[in-house]
Amino acid sequence: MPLRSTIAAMKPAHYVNGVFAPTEATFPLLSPVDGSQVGVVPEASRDIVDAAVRAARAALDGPWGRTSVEERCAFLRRIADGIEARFDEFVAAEVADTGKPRDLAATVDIPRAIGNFRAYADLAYGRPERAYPTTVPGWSGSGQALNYTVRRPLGVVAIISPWNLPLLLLTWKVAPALAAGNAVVAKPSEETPSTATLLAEVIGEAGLPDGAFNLVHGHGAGAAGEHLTSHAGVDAIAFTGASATGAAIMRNAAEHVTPLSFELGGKNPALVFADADLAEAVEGTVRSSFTHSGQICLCTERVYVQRPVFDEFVRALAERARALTGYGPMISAEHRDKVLSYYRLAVEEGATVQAGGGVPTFGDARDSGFYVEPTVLTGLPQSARTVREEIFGPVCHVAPFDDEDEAIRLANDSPYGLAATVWTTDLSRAHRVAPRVEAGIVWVNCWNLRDLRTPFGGVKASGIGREGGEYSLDFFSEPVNVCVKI
Ligand code: NAD
Ligand code: 6OD
Repeated sequence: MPLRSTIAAMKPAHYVNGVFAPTEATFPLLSPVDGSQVGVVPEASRDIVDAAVRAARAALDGPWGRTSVEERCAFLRRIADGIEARFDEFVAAEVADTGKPRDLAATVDIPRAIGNFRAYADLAYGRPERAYPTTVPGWSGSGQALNYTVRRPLGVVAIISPWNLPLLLLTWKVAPALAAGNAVVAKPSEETPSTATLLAEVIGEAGLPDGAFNLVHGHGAGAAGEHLTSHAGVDAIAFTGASATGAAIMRNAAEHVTPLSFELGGKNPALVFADADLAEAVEGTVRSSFTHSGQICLCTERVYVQRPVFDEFVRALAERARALTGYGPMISAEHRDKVLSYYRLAVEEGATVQAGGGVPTFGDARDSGFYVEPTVLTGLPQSARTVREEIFGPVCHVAPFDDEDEAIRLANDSPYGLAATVWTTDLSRAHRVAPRVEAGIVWVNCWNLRDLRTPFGGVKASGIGREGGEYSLDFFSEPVNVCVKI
C-alpha cells in the first residue's frame, strides 16, 4: 500500500523570488488511497501571484537575463542531478499525492522528469540557427546582405500542469522554458503539490538566480490559475489539462493576446486489424487503457476491432481486465464520481458491461479510497456520449469494423485528436493507415513509447501547437531576423 506519511511532513509551499513564502489561506489535501486528510496546501492570493510575476520579471532584468545558453544548460544538468540525488523522496511524494503504484512513479514519472532536464540541456546547447547570404539586384554598394536568425526568450512564462503525471508534465515545460532563457511562474494542480515543492527546493539548491523559477499553489478557476493566466505581466502560457479549461484560459488570455501552447484532452482510438498479433494487441490495450487507471491523456478509451477477431478480442481483454490487481485509485472523490457516472450512463445508453463497471472492495483501508474497477464495454453506437466524451478512467468501449476505410472513419469521428494506436502485422497497411488518423501521435504495434525529441501534441480539441524536443524550444523563444547590409 502506498504511504502518505511523507506529505504531511513536507508542507507544500509557494516559492517566490528564491524563498518559500508563507501563506495563511490553505485547503486540505486528501489521500486518494483512503480518503483521509494528510496535509494542507497553500492557496495563492492574487498578491502572491503578482509577487511571483514581479520576481520573474526582475530576474529577466537581472543576472538570469544575462546567462548564456551554456550556463543555463549547466543549471538544467544540476537540477537533474538534484532530483536524482533525492530520487526516493520524489517517488514517495508522487505516490503519496496520486496513489499511483510505486513502480510507475519509479520507472516513468521521476526518471522522465530527470530526463526532461537532461534532454533540454543537450538540445538547447546544440541548437543551430540559419543564416542566408542575400543578393539584392539594384542595391547600392555590394548589393549584398547577410540575414541571420537569433532567438530570444519570450519573457515571463506561466506554466499550468495537471495532476496525472505531476512532475513529468511540469518539468516537460519548465526545462525547455528555462533552457530558452525565460523566467517561469508555475502552478501545479491543487491535487498534487508535493513534487513541485521538492522541485523548487532542488532548483534553489542548484543555484538558479532568484526569481528565474517561481511556484504558486492553488486552484484554477477564480483562483491562482486564473490570476496567473489572465495576468498582464505574463508573456506566454503553456498549459496541460482538460480541453474545457483550455477554452477558459484562452478567453482570459485573449485580453492581452498572450501566446499559448495547449496539451489538452483526448478520446484516443485503437484500431485492431484481423491480421494483428492478437495476444500482443490485447496486452497492448491492457496497458493503453488501464495504465495509471486510465488517467493518462494518451490512454485508449475507444477500441475498434475488425469483425473476424472481435469476439475473441473482447473475451481476452475482459478476462485480463477482471484479473488486474494492484491498480491505483482515481485522484479524488469528485473524479471517482465522474468516472462512475459514465459507468452508469454507459448502461443507460445500452452498453454491455464485459468487465468491471463498479467499485472494487479490498477489505482494507482502500475501501474508503477513490477506486473504480477496470471496465470493458461493448454494444454502444458511435453517437453515445460514453464513446464521444473523455472519461479519464480505466475504461474502454470496444466496437467492430469491417474494413480499413471504416476503421479510419470511426477513429476520426471524434471531437478530439491526441493519440492513436494501430495493431497490424501488415506493414503496408500500417503506413497507409497511420497518416490518415487525425491525431498528433500514432503508435503502430506499441503504445506510449516516447522519445523526448519528437513532437508531442494534439489536433482538434486536443491541443494547440506541439511541444517536445525543438518544438518546445521554438514555442518558448522568439525568432528575430537580423539583416545586415554588407
Ligand atoms: P484541469 O484542466 O482541471 O486542471 C489542469 C490545471 O489547470 C490545474 O493546475 C488547475 O488548477 C488549472 N486550472 C483549472 N481551471 C483553470 C482556469 N480557469 N484558469 C487557469 N488554470 C486553471 O485538468 P486535470 O483534471 O488536472 O487533468 C486532467 C485533464 O488533463 C484531462 O482532460 C487530460 O486529458 C488532460 N491532460 C492532457 C495532457 C496532454 O498532454 N494532452 C496530459 C495530461 C492531462
Ligand atoms: O511521456 C511524455 O513525455 C508525455 N508528455 C506524456 C504525456 C502524458 C499525458 O498524460
